[in-house]
Amino acid sequence: MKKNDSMLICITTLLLVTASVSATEAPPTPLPKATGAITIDALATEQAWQNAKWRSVDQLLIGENLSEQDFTGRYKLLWDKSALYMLFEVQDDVLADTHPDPLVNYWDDDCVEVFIDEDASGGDHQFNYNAFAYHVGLDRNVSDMGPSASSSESSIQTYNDHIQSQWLRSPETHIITWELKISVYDDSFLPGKKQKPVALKKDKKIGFMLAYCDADGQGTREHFIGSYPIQAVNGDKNLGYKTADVFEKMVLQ
Ligand SMILES: [Ca+2]
Ligand SMILES: [Ca+2]
Ligand SMILES: [Ca+2]
Ligand SMILES: [Ca+2]
Repeated sequence: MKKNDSMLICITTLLLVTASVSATEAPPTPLPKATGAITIDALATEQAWQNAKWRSVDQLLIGENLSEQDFTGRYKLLWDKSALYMLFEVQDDVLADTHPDPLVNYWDDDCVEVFIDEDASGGDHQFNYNAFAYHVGLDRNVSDMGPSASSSESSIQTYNDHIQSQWLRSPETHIITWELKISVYDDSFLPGKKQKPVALKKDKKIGFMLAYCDADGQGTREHFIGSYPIQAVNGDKNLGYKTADVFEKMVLQ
């Protein structure tokens, strides 16, 4: 084979590989705007919720043999210029909060984990604010890791003004309804600095994922169930707290 021929084959192969990668990249999920105000009271009485559609939370990321009684979940997500709004319906057989300090093993209690990448950049966010992995506990504390104004070293902190939440368990069905208002911060965020959340606009792209840490009284996270499929790396699907590459891309409609 001539040198020119082999170069041509290389370039053609490269073009085909590039084309197949972009072809498999899913288009961003359209995220509808709230059709009215939403009050965070764990009651889905707003018209905006009636108009929104359910999305499933059924991707098992940690644990085995998950039964319907153990965990079943579905959610709705909306936006307006000041925040994202989430309604999350959970069936969970045991509510557990065995670590009262929100800075200690917060992922080992029942909690709603909200992953946000403000600019849909993807990439590493474990020890920085390129993206957030907020853990919203039953006591409504919001825990994550990141640098602070006084130190570039990452530490466990609470970010309670980023997410407002309420939940209620129905006495009849025992279904738990969470309602959350999620303010969106960009990667320039630093605790202690006076910062406003990003004003959201139509056509803005974000990275988003939701997961539930299910503890049932053993003092550990027994199951971890997400809203978006994750390709395992060395058998590990618990990648969202490290990289925003695994979040679902969404576009505000
Ligand atoms: Ca409400
Ligand atoms: Ca459970
Ligand atoms: Ca980012
Ligand atoms: Ca539980």
